[in-house]
Amino acid sequence: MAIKTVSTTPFDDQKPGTSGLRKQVPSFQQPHYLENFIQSTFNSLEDYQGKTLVVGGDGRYYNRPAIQTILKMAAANGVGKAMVGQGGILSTPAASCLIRKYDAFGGIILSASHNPGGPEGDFGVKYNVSNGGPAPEKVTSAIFENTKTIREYKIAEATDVDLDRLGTVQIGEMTVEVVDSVADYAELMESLFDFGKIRTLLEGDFRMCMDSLHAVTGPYAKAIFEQALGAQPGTVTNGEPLEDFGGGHPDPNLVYAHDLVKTMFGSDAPDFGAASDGDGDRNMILGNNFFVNPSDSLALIAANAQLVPGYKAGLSGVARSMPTSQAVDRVAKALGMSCYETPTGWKFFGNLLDANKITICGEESFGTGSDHVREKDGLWAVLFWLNILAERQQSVEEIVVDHWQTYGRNFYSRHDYEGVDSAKANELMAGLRDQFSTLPGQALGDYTVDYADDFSYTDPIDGSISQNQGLRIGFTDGSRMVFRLSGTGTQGATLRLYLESYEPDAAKHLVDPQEALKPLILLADKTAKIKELTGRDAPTVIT
Ligand code: G16
Repeated sequence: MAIKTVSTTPFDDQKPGTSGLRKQVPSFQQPHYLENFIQSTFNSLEDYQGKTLVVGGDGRYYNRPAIQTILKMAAANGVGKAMVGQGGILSTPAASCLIRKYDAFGGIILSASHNPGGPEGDFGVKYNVSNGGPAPEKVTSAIFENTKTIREYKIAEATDVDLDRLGTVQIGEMTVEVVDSVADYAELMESLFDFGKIRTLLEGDFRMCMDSLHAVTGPYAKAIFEQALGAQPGTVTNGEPLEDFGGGHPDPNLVYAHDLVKTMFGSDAPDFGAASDGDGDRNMILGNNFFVNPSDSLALIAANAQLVPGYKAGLSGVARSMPTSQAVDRVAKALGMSCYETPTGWKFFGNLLDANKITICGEESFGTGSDHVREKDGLWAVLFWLNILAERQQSVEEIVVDHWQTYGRNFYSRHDYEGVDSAKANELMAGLRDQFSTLPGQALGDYTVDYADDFSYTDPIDGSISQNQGLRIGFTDGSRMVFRLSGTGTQGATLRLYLESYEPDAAKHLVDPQEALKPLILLADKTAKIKELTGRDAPTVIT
């Protein structure tokens, strides 16, 4: 096999964001763009020669050509074996599962997650390390540094691999194994959950709807729910992964999962509804005419973990990202376990999971997971809920309301302002920071400011420090508002405003969160001048 060394020049925009490098497809299609990032990744790694690399993606446009390039570059850079999902398909949690199960040194996952796909849509590349989780900041920083100075990359001169055919082929010295995308992951799920009980539930009167949004979970959901667990054919909707997600936005929230929302909020709605995102790591949980806030879902999963076989032994601790509501903190306190607060980004949970400080973790951004892999896991969360429902024999709404009665309710909402002018967004954040020295102690409306700061995190395991992780204004009654600029968007800036207040009185729990949080919403606008600076009257998405 001939190895070609190709001269190149650096691109100045290859800094990985919250979760890898995400850009619009035409950016990735520029000559050498993908190659530079992949070579920079190999240049930043040590001791991988001769070892196994997992490769796969969410099936979006450009997935297949990118995989061919990556395989040829992996061969040229001395990788021993590449494991690729059939058709180039691997959900993010399935990739994490393979890395761990087969002791790979890492994985390259191609996805822009919940961002739209297609020729004008988004594409992304992220590198996962040997624990199966997203590369920590020291690795992503090293990759970024490399992208600034790269002068050449190596690629094998070889024919394309048939990604649809299971089995092994060679690219020079490197073996390529095309593996079943679903089997290992499905086996892992079966080891964690009571499939017998869930099957009994699904074969009875219980009605479920799983919307895969034409993204990667379709084949996984069909194999697990319809084939292994006996759910009616048709339970999984939009189950064919499409390169453009059928023109949709594969983001499981109340706005973008509109078909499911219509079904679940219609008359004669099923008992349980769920959706997952582009790469299968996010989840949304719905009951009959009922939305489960992701922060509540995390708290509830932690509180009910003893009902699920894989977690019966107890949890070592829990963690949530800083903007996620503090509902899970209350569960941790009641159960006498530690609760960690990390910056936004799944990568920050990795060390805590590896050190067995936590078993379950989650984020407000529709992500929940555990120590079974090192990514958040959409179908795992759906199975967790099914297992709880099978055990408790109550409706989704009854279970959530009961949880609030026990722990009190953390009213919570996230308001997103997407595609905002970046300069204005930065001005808004700077304007907030400028007020921080004078805010503490001040009365704002009915609230008194307790603290105002820019969240900084010191990793308890390796001591690494991550600064500027979101602006927090906390009040003396425990309410909070948090302002962050998203690290996953590709156009302009996305301002995220997170709002939270606590209500212990069960008589006041059944209120719309937008109503309950109204005073905070108005205050946030006044303090940050959101309408004035974004030029928007209302958020793009309200969760
Ligand atoms: C990624 C990260 C998550 C994060 C989310 C939103 O998820 O893995 O940890 O919460 O982005 O990040 P941001 O608020 O910066 O947009 P995914 O599903 O996009 O990989």
